[in-house]
Amino acid sequence: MGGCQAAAAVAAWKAAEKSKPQRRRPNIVLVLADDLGYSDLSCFGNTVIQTPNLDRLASEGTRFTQFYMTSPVCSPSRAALMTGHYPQRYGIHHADVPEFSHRVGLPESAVTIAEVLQAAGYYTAHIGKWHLGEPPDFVVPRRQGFDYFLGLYGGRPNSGWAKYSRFMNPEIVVNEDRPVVYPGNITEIETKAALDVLDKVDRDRPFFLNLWYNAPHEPLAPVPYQGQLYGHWSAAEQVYFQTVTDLDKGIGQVLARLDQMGIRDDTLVLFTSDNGPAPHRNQYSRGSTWPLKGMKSQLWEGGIRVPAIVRWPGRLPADNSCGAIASVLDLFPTLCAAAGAAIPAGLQLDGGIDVLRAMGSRQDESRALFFEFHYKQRGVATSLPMAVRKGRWKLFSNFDFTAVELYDLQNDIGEKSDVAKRHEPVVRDLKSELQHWYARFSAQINADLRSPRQPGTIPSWEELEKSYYHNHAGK
Ligand SMILES: [Ca+2]
Repeated sequence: MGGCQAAAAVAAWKAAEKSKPQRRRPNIVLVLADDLGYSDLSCFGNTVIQTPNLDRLASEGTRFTQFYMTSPVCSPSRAALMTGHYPQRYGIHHADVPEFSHRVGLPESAVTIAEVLQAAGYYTAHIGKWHLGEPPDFVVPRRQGFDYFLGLYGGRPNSGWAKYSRFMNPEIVVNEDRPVVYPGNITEIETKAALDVLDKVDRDRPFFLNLWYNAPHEPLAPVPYQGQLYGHWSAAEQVYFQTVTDLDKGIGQVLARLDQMGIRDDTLVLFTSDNGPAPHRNQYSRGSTWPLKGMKSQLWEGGIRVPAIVRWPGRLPADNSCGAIASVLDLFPTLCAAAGAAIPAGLQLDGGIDVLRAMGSRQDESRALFFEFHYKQRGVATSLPMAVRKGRWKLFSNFDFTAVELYDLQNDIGEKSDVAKRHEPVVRDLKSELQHWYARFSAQINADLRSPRQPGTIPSWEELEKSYYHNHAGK
């Protein structure tokens, strides 16, 4: 289980780079897809879906082939991205849904990467899906470090704040304004909003553009021209494939704007997905995780391993593939380091490392990544709610550690054979690591297990305005 394939090239490049004068702090564009599968992009092996812009991004940067989210669903993964913390710290064990009680979100006290970059002088904008809690229970994005927000607080339709976070003609919130219907396709709306941010940035100040597309999460909608590229496929496949191609097109427009502005070399671009693809029993979801097993809401690789691409011209090698195990937890320290921003004193991150610095070094085989999801894991043989990845191994366990399964991902990427009985010392080691991790979060996990979600009421806009805006409106 090596580090990066181009280790020598990276080392040589680093040596050359050290001799150059210090450059300005990079702009950062972080693009997050929603429910995009590990192998939904051509540059990650898909032979049908056309993604020329992300393929080009990959050819100009580095693909991480073992990049993990902490969770197989939206809100926990996004919380980890924003904080460098396991989402269990914040009691975020599942996706926030407004039609049930027990809402979850990021507390205002959480230190986000946006806050750190903002404090370091960056202009910060969040475009698109948020899904880290909605008012009145949680604060708005502009109180989590963003100067500007255009998007949707919730994850899908029936948000209290925007009843129609649908794919066509969605309701969109700007800063804390009352939501209004934006005509058109949500991917195109979010792309345009990102381009507007780029058009308005102060060229003497670095910016952080956090672009979290809703695509290709349900509810997907066929738009008139769909079917042309994928005419031989089923109706559902046409919609899903074209949605991914449209997402790719939007990202291509953002990349082209960076080129037009002449800031490609000064901009670190990252692309990833918040979890695996949704099950195919959904109306249009037809994402792929091949050769991985499992999908969204499962701890199999297909639920938590996602495509990841990083481009930083002149700072990272082009057309590079990195097989090092990396995590969404690494983004916080990686972006801090790229921006030259210190990690706030006293902030203990949960094991994240600067992955760009680590590239080309020998991989730390002692690092373990932990996963926990105790909601119904759809339609699979195991329902073990925790897992740990370390080196070539992945161990699953239940909460009382009486049932475990062990997989050798180096030789069995599809997690077909449980080899726990053949590797007892490995099981002991990983079980011990997982027990230590679980001990940190068992109180939060048990609290969540004791309070199952109940149908709740979605407050009206008027109620929300009274309870929230009159007291706590943004800046
Ligand atoms: Ca998602």
